[in-house]
Amino acid sequence: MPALTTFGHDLFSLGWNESLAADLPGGAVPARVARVDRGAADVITADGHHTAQYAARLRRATANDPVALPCVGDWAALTRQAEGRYELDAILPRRSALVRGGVARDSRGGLSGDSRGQVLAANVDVVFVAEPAMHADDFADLGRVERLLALAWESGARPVVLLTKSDLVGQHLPGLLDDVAAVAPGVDLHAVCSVSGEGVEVVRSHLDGSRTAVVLGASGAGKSTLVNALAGETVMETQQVRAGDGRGRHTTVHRELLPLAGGGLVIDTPGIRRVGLYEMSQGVDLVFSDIEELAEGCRFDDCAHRTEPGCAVLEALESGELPERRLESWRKLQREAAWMARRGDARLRAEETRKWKIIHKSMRNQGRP
Ligand SMILES: Nc1nc2c(ncn2[C@@H]2O[C@H](COP(=O)(O)OP(=O)(O)OP(=O)(O)O)[C@@H](O)[C@H]2O)c(=O)[nH]1
Ligand SMILES: [Mg+2]
Ligand SMILES: [Zn+2]
Repeated sequence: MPALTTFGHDLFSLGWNESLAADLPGGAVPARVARVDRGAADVITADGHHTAQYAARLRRATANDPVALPCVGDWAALTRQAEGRYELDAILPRRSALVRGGVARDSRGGLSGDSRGQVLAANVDVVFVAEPAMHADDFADLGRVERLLALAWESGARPVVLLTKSDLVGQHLPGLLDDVAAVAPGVDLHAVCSVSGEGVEVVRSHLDGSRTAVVLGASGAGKSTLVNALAGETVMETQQVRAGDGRGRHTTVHRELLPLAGGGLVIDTPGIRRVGLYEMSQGVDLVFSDIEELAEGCRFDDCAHRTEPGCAVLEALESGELPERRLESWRKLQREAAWMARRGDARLRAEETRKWKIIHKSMRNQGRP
């Protein structure tokens, strides 16, 4: 075991525990990934910050699998090189992973890893969904909250919704909190104003016990301002939203893990433009647990809640108990999850075919004189 307390960091305050220790290969140095760049990661070991290059073995193993690449929040096994440099050999199995899907083009015009899923953060205990009370002249976007909650639930971490910039809506705040609570059944919800500090202590309490949280939300939602409020100092740059349309300026461009002086860790992230769902099992169902519950009252088990008689969902719609927007949102995310699942299967088949082609080719080559 390496020294546990040096440099003001000890491994346990970085989130280390015995279960992780059991997964660490013998002789390896444990480190938490604070930030990744191409081919290297900023890591925090028990004795401080280092840059660790990826080992050749790791690069080969992850060449076709972006989800397996080191990611902010990962626990890594390092080896110390002769010159005192570190190499990142492997990542330990993830306890939770926030994975997004969606098709995006990278800077070279090719399809980026996004089309196959991209890990936004690993080993987080809490996902803060930061939705501004007022953004670009609109009140909180309930659809965006639902979408981010699906991702959050699916990650295995606990979602918490933060209604940020609560000072901007005056007397509308209580009504707005009700609206957001209605799209987040079973989820803690707090109003936060990072300027006055109101609500920041409640947010911090979610980090007790050296927990790790990631903050997700649109650009300009006030994520970095909140991170600074939690840190008690300016650790992240922030910028005013654009004067014209009130949108954010995409100030934060890297995902970054920050150990907080008061305990706990927080991962700041760049503003999310459009986030696609990745393979979902329970995520969508958990966001819409109110509709799932209603559906249990439908006369038919396979009710599609379209035209069926005795449909409890349609009755709730009729009575106004269930807003039409929410039902539509549920259908949309379900369709998207189903589409991703089919595509996931297609991708697996394509991978298999590719592997066989390589094997056949090498067999043919071996057969040559
Ligand atoms: N009125 C008010 N303004 C806030 C609050 N929190 C943040 N802001 C302002 O909102 C603007 C954007 O804040 P940032 O923290 O940079 O937003 P961000 O979510 O990190 O944005 P990206 O890094 O672009 O994703 C800044 O001008 C902040 O001062 C708040 O609670 N109330
Ligand atoms: Mg930011
Ligand atoms: Zn029904």
